[in-house]
Amino acid sequence: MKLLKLGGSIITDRDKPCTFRPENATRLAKEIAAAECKIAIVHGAGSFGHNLAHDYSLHKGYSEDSQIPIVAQVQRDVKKLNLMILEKLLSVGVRAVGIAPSSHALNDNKLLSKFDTDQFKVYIKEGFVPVSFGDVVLDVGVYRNKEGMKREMKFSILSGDQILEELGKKLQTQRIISVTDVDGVFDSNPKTNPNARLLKTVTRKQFLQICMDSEAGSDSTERPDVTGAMENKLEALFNLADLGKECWVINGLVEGRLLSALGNEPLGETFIGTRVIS
Ligand code: IP8
Repeated sequence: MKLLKLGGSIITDRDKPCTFRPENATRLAKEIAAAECKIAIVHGAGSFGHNLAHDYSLHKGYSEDSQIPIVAQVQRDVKKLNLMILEKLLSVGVRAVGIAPSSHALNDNKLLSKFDTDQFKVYIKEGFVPVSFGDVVLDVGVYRNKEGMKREMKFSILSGDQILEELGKKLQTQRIISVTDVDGVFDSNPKTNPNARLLKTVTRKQFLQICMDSEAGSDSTERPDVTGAMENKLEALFNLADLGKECWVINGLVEGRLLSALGNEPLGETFIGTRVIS
């Protein structure tokens, strides 16, 4: 089976709060339907999650009561985004079911500590396509604030990439694909450097060097991103590659790219994307 992460910048407009990109979502849904493969999907929060989460520092955990209604609001907004994705998938015949992390997952000091992968396994076995997403979840951890006082985290962000890593470890996945808005991983930022070179493969060591040289990733952005954009995406994929999983970063803006990546053939020399290796 395949495991797919649809990046938030593909399915939402990161410059406008809570703005869906219906054309991209429609096309990607059609490619997923055409691939006719066993699949689980995770999507990012994009402008339905990062803007408010950033403005109210939800990624740092609880600091004041004014954050509480915002947690509820962000949970509602990412569910709305999930519903829109489900609509697109259902309309092309994909038996998509939404799985909201906030109702079953727990973090401990921002790290995932409880996640119900069995639910995914059963849905997949019964022929469904589970669709989960980056969310705000309860956090049982404690931390010290600037004044050295102990505080309960109460909540934190669980990114789609953390979910991807968890599912990648627990499900029998043949290929893991992270869909972004650029061709893959570059040796410097392709959005600012026209000479940036696409890498066919990337190792952790190589990527660390690239980050040190230029603070570059393939889709680094100045927009608020509480989960660290490319660094986190790749961290999850490197961890999965370390376990021998086949992991790719591809461009979801190019028609047919996802459909090719979802095929059963090995992705050969001519395929445009970056294989993440350990
Ligand atoms: O877009 C972030 O998930 P991601 C979730 O997968 C929120 O990093 C609520 C900002």
